Amino acid sequence: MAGEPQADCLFCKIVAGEIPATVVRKGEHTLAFRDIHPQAPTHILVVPHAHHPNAAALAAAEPLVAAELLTEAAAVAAGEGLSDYRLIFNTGAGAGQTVFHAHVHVLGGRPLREGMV
Ligand code: D5M
Repeated sequence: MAGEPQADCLFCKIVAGEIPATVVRKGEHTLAFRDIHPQAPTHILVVPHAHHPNAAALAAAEPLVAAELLTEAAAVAAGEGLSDYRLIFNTGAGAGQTVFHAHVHVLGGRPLREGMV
């Protein structure tokens, strides 16, 4: 069923506390933790507790939680002291998505002007 935890999903396991992560913020329906392969001085992922394969699926099923992903991403950036930052939603393997549980990357702490990532 949409939103139910998936046994083979890495981020479902992090949300459940079965796999450790460096958690920086807990929202009502979301969790924010540091990316294990940071691409910038600040690289944090915000994920919904519920399993949806990508952000668009999350928005279709639970629009209020999709909105919380954005407000939590802004709170994460503020908590890191960032006024300028980039949010990325990779959608599909061809776009670089490797974990098929909706998430937004919060990137900042270095100039991000030169490219898209
Ligand atoms: O982003 C998936 C991201 O998930 C990628 O930047 C690495 C990160 N990742 C993978 N495993 C972990 C663990 N265990 N903790 C924290 N971060 C992790 P995508 O948009 O799917 O490419």
